[in-house]
Amino acid sequence: MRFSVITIFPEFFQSPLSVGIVGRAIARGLVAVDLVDLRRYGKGPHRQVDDAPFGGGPGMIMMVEPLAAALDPLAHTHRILFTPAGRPLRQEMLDRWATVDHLTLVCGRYEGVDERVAEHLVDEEVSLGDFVLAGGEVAALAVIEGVARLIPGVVGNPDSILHESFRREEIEEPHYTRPAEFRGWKVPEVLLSGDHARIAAWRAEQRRRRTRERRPDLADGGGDGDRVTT
Ligand code: JF5
Repeated sequence: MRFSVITIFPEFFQSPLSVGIVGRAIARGLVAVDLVDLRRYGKGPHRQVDDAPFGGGPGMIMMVEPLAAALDPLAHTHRILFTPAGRPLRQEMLDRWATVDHLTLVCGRYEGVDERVAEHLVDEEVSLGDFVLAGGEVAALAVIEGVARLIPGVVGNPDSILHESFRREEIEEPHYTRPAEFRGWKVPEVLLSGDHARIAAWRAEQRRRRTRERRPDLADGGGDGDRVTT
């Protein structure tokens, strides 16, 4: 599995890609990340990659020419542009991308990206959520990590992936480990009972309550926001 990342800050990626699950996957040759410095394709002696918006307005817009020069050799890959105006990232998208052999991740910066990039040079526009970052780099790292851990051999126990809460469209039950009491804060008695049927029922109920309370949009029947209480 290969990722090409188009960014004006290739250094941003060095330590996140060198540690943890992703660092190990790269070291073992299961994942490769090519960092493409967009400035290399910048215009003129200053390697310019942004310019003022047509029609006026604040801020700078990333120019189409450097992005086209960086993206043309990657036209055979699946190309994703990160922007707050994209479709919100979901687990299903990561599942789909984990089956692709080469993904290109385009990190927007400045106030926006010339619309012709979205229209002609990438396959989809994706957002991490309803908030604005300074650039798409953090979103690109989120996708690299979220996809890498789905690649066979990258994560030790594939069972843990199949049982994840977002595969069930609900959030997880609370987890505890030793000690059974800390500062008077006790672990729920049921978890110490050894009664596996009771434990499973308690966990299912916790998932249901927490999903309804925190994520009514996921709660069974498709949330309309009315079922915020238990
Ligand atoms: C960006 C134009 C990209 O802010 C983001 C972002 C939020 N969710 N996902 C990505 O990207 C930075 C800003 C402006 C393009």
